[in-house]
Amino acid sequence: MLPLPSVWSSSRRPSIPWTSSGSSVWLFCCSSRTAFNLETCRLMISMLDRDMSGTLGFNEFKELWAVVNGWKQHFVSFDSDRSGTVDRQELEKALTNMGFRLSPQAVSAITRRYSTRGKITFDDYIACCVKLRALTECFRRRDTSQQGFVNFQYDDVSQL
Ligand SMILES: [Ca+2]
Repeated sequence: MLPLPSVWSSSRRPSIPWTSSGSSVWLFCCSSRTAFNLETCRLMISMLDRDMSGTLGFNEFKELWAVVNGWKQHFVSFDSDRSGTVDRQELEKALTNMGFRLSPQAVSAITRRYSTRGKITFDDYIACCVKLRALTECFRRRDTSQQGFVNFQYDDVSQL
């Protein structure tokens, strides 16, 4: 795992405004040495903005850092043909390994959504993981009896 960037020393704890297209993207991309598109950055930051402040504080950033580094290692380990991308079969194994129980139809639909000609880049893989994690957490919060069924109101869905 990459060390935290020096700008995030304990004495200096800036917050990253996730609505800003400039600073958050630049800092995170430089820090992780990975290029993410703006939408992926927004997804990542909104996932960890636990206090709904619209910014990432130090602890939220540390959590984001750990999650993304874990997914990066995961991406590399499931890219079995070392193509630098994940195809449908590789994605299915990765999602199963992460504990997602999805039908073959759902995996195919996700692959179509996040891939270019069947190949999912790391950037899109992260976007896919963030979205699935957010949906799963939202579902679990409402599925209090763990029956696999929940009721959503339109306002709940619009926040995802
Ligand atoms: Ca691959």
